[in-house]
Amino acid sequence: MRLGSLRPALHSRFWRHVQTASTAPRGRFAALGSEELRHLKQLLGPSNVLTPEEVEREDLLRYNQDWMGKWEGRSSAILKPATTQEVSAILKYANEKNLAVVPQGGNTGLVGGSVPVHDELVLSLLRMNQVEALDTLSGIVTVEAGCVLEQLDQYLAKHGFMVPLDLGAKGTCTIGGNAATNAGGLRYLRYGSLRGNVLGVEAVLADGQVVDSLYALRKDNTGYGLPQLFIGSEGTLGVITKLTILCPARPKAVNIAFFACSSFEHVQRTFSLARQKLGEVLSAVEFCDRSAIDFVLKREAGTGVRDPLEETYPFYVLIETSGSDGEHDSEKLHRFLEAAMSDGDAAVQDGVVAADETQARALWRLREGVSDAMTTAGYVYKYDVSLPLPRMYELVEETRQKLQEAGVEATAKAAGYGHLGDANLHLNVTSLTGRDDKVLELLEPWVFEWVSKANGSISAEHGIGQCKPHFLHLSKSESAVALMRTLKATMDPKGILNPYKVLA
Ligand code: FAD
Ligand code: 2HG
Ligand code: ZN
Repeated sequence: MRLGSLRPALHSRFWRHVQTASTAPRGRFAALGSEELRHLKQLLGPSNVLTPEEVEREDLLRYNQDWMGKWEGRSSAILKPATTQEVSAILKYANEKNLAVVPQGGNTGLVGGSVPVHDELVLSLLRMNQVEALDTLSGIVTVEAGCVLEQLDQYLAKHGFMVPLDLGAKGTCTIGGNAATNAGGLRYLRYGSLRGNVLGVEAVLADGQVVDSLYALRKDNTGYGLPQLFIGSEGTLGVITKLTILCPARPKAVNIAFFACSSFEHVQRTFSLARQKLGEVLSAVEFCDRSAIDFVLKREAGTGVRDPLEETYPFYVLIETSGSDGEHDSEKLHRFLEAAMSDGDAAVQDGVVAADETQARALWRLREGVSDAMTTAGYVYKYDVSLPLPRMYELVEETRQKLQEAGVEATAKAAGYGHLGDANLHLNVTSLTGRDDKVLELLEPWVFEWVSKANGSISAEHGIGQCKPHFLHLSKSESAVALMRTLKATMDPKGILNPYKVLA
């Protein structure tokens, strides 16, 4: 386990940040009355409907507030179904009564998609967490949407397989939430997107209809690819209840190396060399700048996570290899190291290779811990963008320059890190003094427009949620947004599913 459960962290974070109010006005949905509440309790059993009358405010807050403490809704009913039939009955009733609903998994999303904006009902999938079947020949697993990613991975490990997805929130996020956001994560470079690995989806539409497209075939060209409609739709088109996923064999030999580079140009050369020399065993190429590492080292002080190198450098690259033959992979890594550290203008200045699992975990922590470290250090503005690789770090440099020109660089700290192998930059700006609207005004819409002009995507892997609907046009054509609206209107005519999200 890398990060462990995020839940305790969630609790300690309550109230630390100034809350942001969403500006979307409440839609014309019905308000939950005592008659509706009675009906929902009858459907699910009273203990599976959490309301302010029965639970502590903190217990409601963990469903109403996002992981960063940026967005907070005021839902007064958290619904916890245990079966697809119960999800169907909830949505059928909500649709009839015009009640808005937010599907929620682990509530680790970073764009405010998983929490209510106003008083929407929260439909938590956490009780639907069973692995239903695993075909040990094909590696196809059938799993309920509320299964926590790490638990699914641990189950698969016992059978020699792995989930083709890994991310820092694995101890809390659910596989249904992962599919609903089309999460990218740390091994995208090797295994590709969930759009490719999820073979089938069972989902419940806004009116309660269950769509069974839970296919378990690698190849199937019989009509439209319906599972794709739900993958990445952030709970706006249907509630995912089950999935079938094609899982790769778990690698027997894994190496982790952590390198220092003197410029972003050297970072790119390191990546290029890694591709050439490591080829098919390369499973992750991540990068952080020094500012990101400083945040982690401060946050992790006393935990055993430390700077593995003697000197400090402006950039770091983490490389992972995964294969079936340890000797063969080590030999390849050795040849890569020789090339990367060869005389002259070497791509890599210094580096370490983990000697055991503890060291490997500590090196991964330096990269995986950045998000948490920058979030807990103050109020964080997060940007998750795709850019042409050579221009990726320019955005961080220009952001720093902007903060400097505005005279806020001492309290607003920018860092760049992310999934180098996928050209996915995470630009985080932490305001050490708490929420600062001056910083926000400097960053938005400037960052999104910068990315759009550079032919990038304003959301590489986290989605749109309630955070970016107004910027969607910067990454999607008018005709594409129009078709998205048509799909939404067809599948959810009353707009009860996750309103105010994705489409403004
Ligand atoms: P939630 O946060 O509960 O929901 C996310 C969205 O999906 C919401 O719109 C919600 O309505 C919808 N949803 C949830 N479950 C369902 C369902 N069953 N049916 C329909 N809609 C549903 N993301 C990445 O892509 N890559 C990373 O590397 C990464 N690292 C992270 C590291 C940390 C420390 C944290 C806190 C987050 C990270 N994330 C990352 C973001 C987040 O973990 C992912 O978006 C994850 O996929 C969300 O899963 P969840 O179960 O928490 O979903
Ligand atoms: C990561 O890659 C996650 O660490 C989180 O996607 C990024 O917090 C962020 O901005
Ligand atoms: Zn990421």
